[in-house]
Amino acid sequence: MAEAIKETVSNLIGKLSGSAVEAPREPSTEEFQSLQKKYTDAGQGHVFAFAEELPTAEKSQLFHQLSNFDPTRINELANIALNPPKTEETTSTVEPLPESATASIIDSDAADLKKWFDSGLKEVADNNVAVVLMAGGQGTRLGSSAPKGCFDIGLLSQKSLFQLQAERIQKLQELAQKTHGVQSAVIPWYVMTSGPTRKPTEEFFEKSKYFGLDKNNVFIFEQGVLPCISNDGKILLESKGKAAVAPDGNGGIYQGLVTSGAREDMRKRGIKHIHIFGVDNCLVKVADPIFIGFSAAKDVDIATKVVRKRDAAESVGLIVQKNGKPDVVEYSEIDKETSEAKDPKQPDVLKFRAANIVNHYYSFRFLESIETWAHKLPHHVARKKIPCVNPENGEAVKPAKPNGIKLEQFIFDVFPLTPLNKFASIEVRREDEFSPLKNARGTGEDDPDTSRADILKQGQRWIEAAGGVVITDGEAFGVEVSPLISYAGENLDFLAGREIKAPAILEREE
Ligand code: UD2
Repeated sequence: MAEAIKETVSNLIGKLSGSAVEAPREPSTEEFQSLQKKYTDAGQGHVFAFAEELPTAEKSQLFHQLSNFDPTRINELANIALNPPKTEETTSTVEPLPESATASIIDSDAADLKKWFDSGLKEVADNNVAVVLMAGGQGTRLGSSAPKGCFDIGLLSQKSLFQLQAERIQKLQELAQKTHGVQSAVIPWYVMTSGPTRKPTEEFFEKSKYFGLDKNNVFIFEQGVLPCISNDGKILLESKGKAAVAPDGNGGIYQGLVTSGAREDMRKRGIKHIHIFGVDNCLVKVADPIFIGFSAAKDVDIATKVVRKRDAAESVGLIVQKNGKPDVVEYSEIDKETSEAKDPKQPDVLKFRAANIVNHYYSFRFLESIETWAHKLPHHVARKKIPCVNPENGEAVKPAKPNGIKLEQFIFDVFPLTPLNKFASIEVRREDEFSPLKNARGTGEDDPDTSRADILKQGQRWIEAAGGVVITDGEAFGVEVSPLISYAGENLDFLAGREIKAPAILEREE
């Protein structure tokens, strides 16, 4: 992983210097030959097959790219990935989390929820809370080439996911300022991007004037990459002068926070509580004071929000305990028996039903230890069709079936490093907190229309709870309530007795 660090830093230097990243420095012959020897000795010398015919600038780029990786380390990862050690453990070591490590917003009484909300909002007012957005994924299933956060799910406001998240930050800052009479409560927003999403994300934020936030409190950084590997363990070439690489997974967040300087920035700001969340959930409660207050009250290092799994086939990770430690079994790695097992006490309910919704709390104290464990997180294997060039003759190869693997780390693989008493899982209402945008329009599940519908239904519930009346007929339903009007349905009593014809939008006047 150290190799990925250097690449991130060099990218950052390009950005911080304010200049376009100039053509990379031309390596000396000795430097080039020594790198080539390192790769050749590791059996990866084929990546230099076309180096001598490359123009100088491309040859320098190849040198700098390959300098970021350690071929011996890549061989180790490839070997584990392609020849996984036979784990003797059986699924019997996997159990649901014990009651002691689980809570539920649904079952908690109002007094507890209010206590957690108030203490969480006080933390925001004291500038102790930061949010980290994971936005490095490429929305392949969604079918959009732009970063998912830019996606317009079809709201009347045409707001993107990024804008909804930004406005929730703004509203929470305002609530904290008003409630605690402070001049400025700031929730710094760290946005992790990857190679493919960084530039379009930066441009979108600039064009959108940071959605009204102070750009000094928005910190866009890039995660690391790892080379794509052929089925026989060789680094694939994307072109004659470039190795094929892919983002190192959302588990790259940890190294990314360190190498980008984001964690240092948090330390300077005195941050104590960090909310890390995925970009594709239109309902995400950014820096949710209840979540912050709950986690701070239990003094945990890690907490995670879960919803009840929709059905055994839903593509979500499951929060479990494995050998007495908190863990997550990803949907791509779970066996049928485990996913379909029923709860012995409630036969019509799934035994493993705590679904991961990419919504995690970390104490800053815990993130201080990243260097001691981040490089130890396992790499997960995705078998992919990876366009490349044949190192024998330089011909382009467009594989019809998976010809290699991408390696990625998962953010939740750190969970087993925390003891159960420093970990908590809190169940939340799916209709209020989880509506992921995964699939293209028309799929009927986890797609732009389900996202849009969930926002409109939530707004309608809020208005009805405040005594308003929403007139719906046939297809027409729902109200889009701007986050700048209400963060989670609060302060809408001015609507009591009023009628609103759906579909409608409640927006703050300019
Ligand atoms: C994620 C969860 C899965 C389940 C599901 C629910 C992980 C590893 N898996 O699966 O357990 O909760 O969501 O919706 O979290 N990302 C990056 N960099 C990367 C890859 C991903 O920033 O290299 C971000 C991505 O932008 C998104 C989040 O991580 O915000 C989850 O990525 P995904 O949506 O591709 O993950 P998915 O749906 O396979």
